[in-house]
Amino acid sequence: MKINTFAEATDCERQNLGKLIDEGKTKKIYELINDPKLCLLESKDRITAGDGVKSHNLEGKAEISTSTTVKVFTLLHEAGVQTAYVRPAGSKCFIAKRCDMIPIEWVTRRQATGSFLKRHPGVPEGYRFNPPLQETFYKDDANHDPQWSDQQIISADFKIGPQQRKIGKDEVEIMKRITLVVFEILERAWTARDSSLIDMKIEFGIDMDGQILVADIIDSDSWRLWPSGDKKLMKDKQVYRNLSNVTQQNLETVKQNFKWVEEQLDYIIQAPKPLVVIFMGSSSDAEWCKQIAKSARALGLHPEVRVCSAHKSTLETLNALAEYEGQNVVLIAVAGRSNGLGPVLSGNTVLPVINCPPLNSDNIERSVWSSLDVPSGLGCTTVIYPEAAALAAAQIHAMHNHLVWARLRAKQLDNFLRLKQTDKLEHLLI
Ligand code: OK8
Ligand code: C2R
Repeated sequence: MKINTFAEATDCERQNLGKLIDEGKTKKIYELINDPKLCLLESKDRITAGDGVKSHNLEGKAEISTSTTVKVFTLLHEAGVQTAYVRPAGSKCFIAKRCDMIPIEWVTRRQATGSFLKRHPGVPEGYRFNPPLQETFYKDDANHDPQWSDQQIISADFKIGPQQRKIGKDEVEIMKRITLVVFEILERAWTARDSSLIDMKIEFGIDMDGQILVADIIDSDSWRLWPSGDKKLMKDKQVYRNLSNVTQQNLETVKQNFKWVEEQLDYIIQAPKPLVVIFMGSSSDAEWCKQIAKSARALGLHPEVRVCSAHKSTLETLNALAEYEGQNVVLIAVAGRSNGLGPVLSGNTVLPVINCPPLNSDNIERSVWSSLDVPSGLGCTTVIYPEAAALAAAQIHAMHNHLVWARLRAKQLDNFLRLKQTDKLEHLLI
C-alpha cells in the first residue's frame, strides 16, 4: 500500500479552506467551503501535557504527527474500521469528515500503568488485563478529566451533531466495542514490530449524517508504546510528560522517538498479502471458486487458482503442490463427487488444506462424506460454504499476518454493529 506524499493534495485544498471551526492545544480545524460534510485538521509544532500546563514548541512535530495519524487511520481503514479520516492534504494537514465531538476520552489498557496505578493502589505496574480494561474520562481540563462510568455518560444526556443524536446505552456500547477493536488491531500490528501497546486513548465524533465515528487524531500522544515490552525503551509522549527539566536536547529525543514510531508504521501498513491457492478438480467448479476468491480478497488474501485432478492427473497435482512448499500458503481444495484432491494434497504436504466441495441441496448428502471420511494420518478440514473456506484460510494466515488479523477483527465488529442496528429497527421488521 502506498502512502501519498501529501504534496499533491495541498493546493486545491488550501483554495477550498473556509473559516476556523476550532483550535486546540496542538491542532486547528477548518471548514472546507465546497464540502460542508468535510473539514481540514492542521497540526501545530506544539507538544503539551498535564492538560496544557506543560507546553513547548517542537519544530517538525506537526509533520511527524500528521504522518503518524494518516498511517494509523490508513491501517484502520484497510482493516475495515470506519473512521472520520478521509485523506492526507499537505504535510501538516489531513481531511476528515466534519464531526461534532463527544466530550469523552475512551481509554483501553492492556497493562496497568499511568493514572490507573494512582487510582488503584496495590496493583503492580505491568498487571495484565485480559480482556483489555476499558475506562472513560469526561473531557474537562479544569477538573483534570474525571473518570466517568457508563451511567454518568448516559445520564449526561448528550445530544450531538446536526441531528442531535442522543448518546444513550446503545451508543456507549457501540463506542466501547469500537474502542476495543481499534486497540486490539493496533496492539496486534505493533507486535509485528516487537513493540507492546500498553494503553491508548481515542475520541469519537458524530458526522453530519449522524454516524458515530472514531475521530480526532491517533499519534504518539495517544498511546503508550514500549519496544520489546520494556518500559525503559518507551517511545511515546510519556517521555515528555516525565521530564522535570525540559531542555532542547530532551525535546530532540522526544522528536526522534516520534519519528521512529512514524517510520515503523511504514513496515506495519505494507505487509504483503498472503497467498491462498485454490485447487479445483475441474473447470466445471469455476463458479464456486470465484466465490471463494471474492471472499478471500475481501479478507486481504491473495487468491491463486490451479486446475488439476488427483484422480485424473495425479503427477501434475503433486508437481503443482511442490511449487508452494516452503511458503506460507493455505490450500483450498474444490472437488465435487468423490473428493480425492483435498485428501491427496493433505497427505503429501504439511501445508494446511481446507476442503470446500461444490455442494448443492441435491448432492450434499452423498458428496460431503468423501471430504470428511478420510484415512488416518490426514488433517484436512472441511467447510461447506465458499465464504467459510476463505474465513478459515484467513484465520490461519492471521496467526502470522497482522493485516489479515485486523480484517477478521473488523469483520466481527461489523457483525456486531449490524446486529445492533437491526435490533434498533426490529419494530420495522414485523
Ligand atoms: C490526554 C492512556 C495513555 O498528555 C497529557 O498528559 C494530557 C493530555 C494532553 O494534554 O494531551 N492527554 O488527554 C490523554 N489522556 C489519556 N491519554 C491521553 N493522551 C492516553 O490514554 O495511553 C495516554 O497516552 C491512559 O492514560 P492515563 O494512564 O494517563 O490515564
Ligand atoms: P469433471 O468435470 O472432470 O467430470 O469433474 C471435479 O472437481 C468436479 O466437481 C466432475 C467433478 O469431479 C470432481 N473431481 C474430483 C477429482 N477430480 C475431479 N473430485 C479428484 O481428483 O478428487
